[in-house]
Amino acid sequence: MSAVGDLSIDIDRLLRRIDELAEIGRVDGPDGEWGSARLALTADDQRGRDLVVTWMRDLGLSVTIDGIGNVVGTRPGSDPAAPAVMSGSHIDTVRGGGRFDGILGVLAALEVAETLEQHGIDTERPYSVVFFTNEEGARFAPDMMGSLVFAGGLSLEEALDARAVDNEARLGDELIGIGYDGGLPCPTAVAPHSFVELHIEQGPILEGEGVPIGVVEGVQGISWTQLVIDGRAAHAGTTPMRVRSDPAFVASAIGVFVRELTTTADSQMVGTVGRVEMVPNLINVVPSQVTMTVDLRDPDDTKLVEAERLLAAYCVEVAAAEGVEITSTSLARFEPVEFDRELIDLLEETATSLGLASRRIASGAGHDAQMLARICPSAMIFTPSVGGVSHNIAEFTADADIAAGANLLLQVLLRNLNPIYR
Ligand code: HGY
Ligand code: MN
Ligand code: MN
Repeated sequence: MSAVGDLSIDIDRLLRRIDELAEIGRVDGPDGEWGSARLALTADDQRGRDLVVTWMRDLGLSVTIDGIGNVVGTRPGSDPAAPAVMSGSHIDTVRGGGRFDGILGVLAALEVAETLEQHGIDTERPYSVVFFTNEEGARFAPDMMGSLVFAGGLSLEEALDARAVDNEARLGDELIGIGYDGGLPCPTAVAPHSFVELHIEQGPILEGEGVPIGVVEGVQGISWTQLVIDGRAAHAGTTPMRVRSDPAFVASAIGVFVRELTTTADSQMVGTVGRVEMVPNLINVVPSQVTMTVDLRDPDDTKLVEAERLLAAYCVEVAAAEGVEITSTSLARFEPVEFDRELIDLLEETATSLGLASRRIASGAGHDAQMLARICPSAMIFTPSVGGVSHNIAEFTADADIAAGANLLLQVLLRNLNPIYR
């Protein structure tokens, strides 16, 4: 085994950084569980960004920020003209998010850089550590926005004009407000050599099978729709049921329809009504308007297209019956993505060489790697999530699994970086 083959990351340093970053926007639960809330482009997101940029700069990485606020810290290689090997993820969270979703990928990638530096390992190719803007899409749709713009899948202008669901703020103004409106043009002028992202599974499979490593084959299709349902405000006590145009009833009916659509016998589809906002949202008023979202996902895009068609047809039917108007807007639509076969094989071989059991797995969640796959060979490593829980402050991954995933990331990246032996 060559010298670099014996290298391993400093797990205590990595765990310390994970907890230090998680303290920004900390959210505590009733039973000792804790996580973070750092929605994209908020003051807490800015504080999290500043902390990671400080760590990058302390490590001597050259830090660049592009027009959508993606931050890249690069360690030079002997061949400056060679495209960089890249690794990273996101540090924005959902409201009440966990300490590991995205953060593990960014800080493990940083830990790889520090391990190389600490052991004086020079490489032929440059190595870039990245965190992308607004992966969660929680405030501004679509999700994976920063990596999508980086890869040329969404124009910078369109992204900067996105409006926040919480306060209608314009994304570009929020980016200026937190000081991350970088000068580097998007999309990226130079595609990375390759991109590998370490991420928690956020589901129950790896833990259920007792396997420490998931080698991700791809990401399922994603369809996000916003429905604005306009009815007629009315008195809850005096208005007979037969004359109501009640958008809350229609929203409930659509929620039941989504559940029925995704629980047919052979369906792998998942459907979520995650946001429902009523106006005026008062106990004794039949709402005038309800805004709701529908998140549909399926590994088979044909089925996803059919589900979208059925949902649209149902909306027409239920709107006519209740006498409301429904305005439908697509907030995100991504087809299923397959990751690079050679990188997948390399991940598996490297896991075996480290004595780590692994299994191939599909991703239910969206990830930045699926956008990087548009411009360079990309792949992902999953580590187990306790109880399969994520997007929840109780999200947890064991230290040993974090170490296993980060060490596999180190060794896989080294194979692509071409270490230089003096
Ligand atoms: O929605 C997702 O799958 C990811 O968390 N952005
Ligand atoms: Mn994530
Ligand atoms: Mn997430």
